[in-house]
Amino acid sequence: MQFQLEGDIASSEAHGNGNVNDTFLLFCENGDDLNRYTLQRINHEVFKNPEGLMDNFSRVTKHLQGKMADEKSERQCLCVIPAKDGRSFHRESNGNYWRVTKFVDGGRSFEVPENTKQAYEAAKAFGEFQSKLADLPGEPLIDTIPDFHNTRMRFESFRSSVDNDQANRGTEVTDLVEFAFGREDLSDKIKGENFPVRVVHNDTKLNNVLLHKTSGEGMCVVDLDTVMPGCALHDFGDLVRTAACSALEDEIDLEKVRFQPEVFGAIVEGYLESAGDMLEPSEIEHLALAPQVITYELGLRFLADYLDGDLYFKVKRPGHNLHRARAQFKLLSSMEEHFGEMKEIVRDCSSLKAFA
Ligand code: GN1
Ligand code: MG
Repeated sequence: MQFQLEGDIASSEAHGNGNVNDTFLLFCENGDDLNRYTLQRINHEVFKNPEGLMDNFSRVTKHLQGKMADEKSERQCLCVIPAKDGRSFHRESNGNYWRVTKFVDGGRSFEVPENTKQAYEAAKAFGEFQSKLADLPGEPLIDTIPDFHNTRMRFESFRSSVDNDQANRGTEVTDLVEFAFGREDLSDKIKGENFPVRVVHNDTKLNNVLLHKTSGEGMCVVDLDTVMPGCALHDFGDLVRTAACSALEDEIDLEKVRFQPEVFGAIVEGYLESAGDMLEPSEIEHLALAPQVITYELGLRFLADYLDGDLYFKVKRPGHNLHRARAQFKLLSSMEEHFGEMKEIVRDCSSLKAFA
């Protein structure tokens, strides 16, 4: 093994359900101790600069560790295990990049929240993540994926996938394509350049935060590959997309896919509690719209990938990307129906905060 592990590897197993990287759990025996680590292969087709990515990763985790060391809380942060040569990654001769982090014990992740408290805790943890990184010293982090949340660019690349129809699937999805074209204006509603540039996570799915097994509190934000300069609203929106939905991201039965306004309320509350002081009024004003934009963006990305022949996201069954796209567009319709209510929730919650 190329990393500075404590003990000998006794076994390993595939872990988690990421759509891009490959993740494994390693069990190492060290005398009577069993040490666990998370081993990941960084998908270098997607992340073109894995070394720059790992430089971001190390800076971010070091900064968070420094802050958490002074606190008495259950909060944890990922911790990089260096390779034997001291670097934060190992590059194989075949060009694959690997990294190891300490396995975070005592947490659980959820695909769909079991109750509003979990959504509140997740939002609070992501808000805290952003606010703790607001004073990250040094040069700006590199863009691990340029234009990651440039919705206009996502729309244009969706349009070319429709035009090319590379996998001959266009005729199956005319309803979805029409739905997407009909909402093109969402592509320009949240442009990164109109908001403060912050260090943000960019992939704040509910399952990217571990909640403490017993207290239920937000414990550790994971999946730091897309932490880079960006817009806070995309983080907020992506958490709402995944946590305030009654079903899985790839649910086939669309009857089950509904936006949950009460969960949205819990997310607004948790997020404003930890990040509210840092946010500018323009950001708060867009909290109700951000989930629509990001849900639209993901719908475009899944549908484009379906039309391209499933080249980007991992698929576990035929039509997987199509199921994902359908579920996102169903969720978006449900959000549109609740938009008035969402604006009221944000208004009530932010004015309460202002007078607290
Ligand atoms: C990918 O790999 P994972 O599951 O953390 C994707 C996100 C999407 C998500 C949808 C680098 O994230 O942007 O929101 O799938 N990550 C990348 O499930 O494209
Ligand atoms: Mg990810």
